Amino acid sequence: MAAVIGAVVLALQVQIAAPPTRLPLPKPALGAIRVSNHGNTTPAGALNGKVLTVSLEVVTGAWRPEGDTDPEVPILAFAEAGKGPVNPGPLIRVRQGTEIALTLSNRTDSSLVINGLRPGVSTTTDSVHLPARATRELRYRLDTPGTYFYGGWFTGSSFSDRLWLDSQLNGAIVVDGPGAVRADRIFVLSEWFHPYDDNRPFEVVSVINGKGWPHTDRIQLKQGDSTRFRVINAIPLWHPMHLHGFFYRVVARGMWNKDGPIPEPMRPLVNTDLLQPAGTLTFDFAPTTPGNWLMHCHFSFHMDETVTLSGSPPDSAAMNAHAGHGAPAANGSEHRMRGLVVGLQVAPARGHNEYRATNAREIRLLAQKDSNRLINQATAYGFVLQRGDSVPARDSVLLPGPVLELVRGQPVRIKVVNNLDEPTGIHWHGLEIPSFPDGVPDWSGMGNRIFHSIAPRDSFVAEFTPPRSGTYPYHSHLNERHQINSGMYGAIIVSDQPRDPKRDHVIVAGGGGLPLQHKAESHFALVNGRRFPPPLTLEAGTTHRLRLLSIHPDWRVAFTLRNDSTVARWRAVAKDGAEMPAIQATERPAHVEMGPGETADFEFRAMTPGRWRLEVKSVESGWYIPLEIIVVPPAAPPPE
Ligand SMILES: [Cu+2]
Repeated sequence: MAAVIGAVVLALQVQIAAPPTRLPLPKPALGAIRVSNHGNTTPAGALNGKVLTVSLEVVTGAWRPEGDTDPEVPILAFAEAGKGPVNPGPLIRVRQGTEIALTLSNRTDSSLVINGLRPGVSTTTDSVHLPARATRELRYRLDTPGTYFYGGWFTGSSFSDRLWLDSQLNGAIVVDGPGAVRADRIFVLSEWFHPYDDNRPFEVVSVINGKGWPHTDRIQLKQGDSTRFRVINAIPLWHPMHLHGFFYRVVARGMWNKDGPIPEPMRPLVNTDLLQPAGTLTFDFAPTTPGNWLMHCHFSFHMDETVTLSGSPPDSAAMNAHAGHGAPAANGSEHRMRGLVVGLQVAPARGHNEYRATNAREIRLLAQKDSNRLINQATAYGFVLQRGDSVPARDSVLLPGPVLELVRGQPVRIKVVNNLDEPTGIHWHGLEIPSFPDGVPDWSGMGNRIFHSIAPRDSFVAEFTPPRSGTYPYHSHLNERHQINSGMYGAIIVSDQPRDPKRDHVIVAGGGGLPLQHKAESHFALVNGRRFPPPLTLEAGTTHRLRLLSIHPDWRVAFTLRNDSTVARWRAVAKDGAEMPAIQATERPAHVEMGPGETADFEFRAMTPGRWRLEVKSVESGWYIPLEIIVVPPAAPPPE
């Protein structure tokens, strides 16, 4: 009898846990024109002196956002007259001062509004109404250098209300200033989102230049060649854009219709930057280390099975054959990166020598799990250090992972031992190290030497020499939504000299449990591994360094240091591990918002004893964790 009841309970649990069945997708009309993708390398139109003549049409097409055997869906798309439709739309790229002679035609039966074609010319009034089957002629001059995009939607809708059919009406606009044009790449992020009319799951695919990973274009670069990336966000959501292996210099943060360079001394040096909805991000970097690298959105749900149509049933007959979509793969074997990820392949320069560590310090980092540790009895996945020969208990897990204290310029060999029963891969986020130990399964490395995930009971040695002192996260780079949310994250501190823990404080905001439902966002978070973290004690009159790490995979996190009446002031001193130059390291109100993967260091000095709190919370309403800060009198009175 007990066994029967047990079986029923088990069956119920399985039923509850099983992800909902996928639904049929809308189908393109028979004979619809295929929409192709492109990398924004060839400008549209014909240039005659200072006049660019270009003719754009909106047509209905069939788009395949992923592989050749993955689903095809209907979209409206831009085409240059006489050419096939493309996603993103044709690139408009001219020198500053060029006159645009544009013919705009609507070949569909829907009334549309096309916006953003005249950046710097017109902002609030820059909407071109284009009734069904209508044609309009426009003539204007582009005078303001920058990165922009144009976008269309159904009449009566708006940028943030686009769902699927009109969601790919986007194209890049680049206006080049005088002088030589730098080598650059242009990336347009877009999203096709299909809801259903009840609470069944939606279908969504997120793409860069018309394709989702692993089908995004590979970017070929040469070691040391400086490169400019222009990233355009045609999605009404934020994206923390992370570059593996290198810091980048932010040249401009714009909007689709407005852009302008940041004054040179103020340009931030970062490896992750929050790209706002309808925003643009222009940055420069030099890929100084060869190998395979990534640029990706660091929200786990923008780079996992959430944002793929792969496996969607193309019609209702097939729908029952497909289940199991979207939920984080419980055992990482099924997991694959998807969505907003671009691969960079940096060819070695002549005379490049592969990195070799000599006299490396050894660190043994165990990846383990501990059941019933998190909210709702969820299992914690995480790390513990083995010191010497005494092996930590198999269920010993530190939340967050132990702080890895590294010395700048000192080689280290971190042996990651996988005591989980699923594969993993660990990424040393922001460290400028060789590609092979970078931790992205089936990608990191070069040529024949590619990192593959660390199987259960196997281990991997990451060898590198950290070149820059600062604050960095380390985290799982496999099945991120599941593994990072369950605790596989921690801080790396690279220092020139030993830190004084009385004055140097590490504060890690990260995940504390799995999302519960299919595609639902996690409301679970931890600060320093706790939902109720113990207070920090600071000394009045002393300058303290607060190292803030934002590594929750699902949330933008706001940190505010305040008491009941006042927001404190602190001095920003480092971002993502890079020290700020004096001109940027200013005192400011103690508030910062960061996406996953970002870190920021601040100096704080309270002149008098008292109580403060660091409020750590999700920017969108979700969760709030206060960290009490007690400022005590100085240990010894200052000498007379
Ligand atoms: Cu994103």
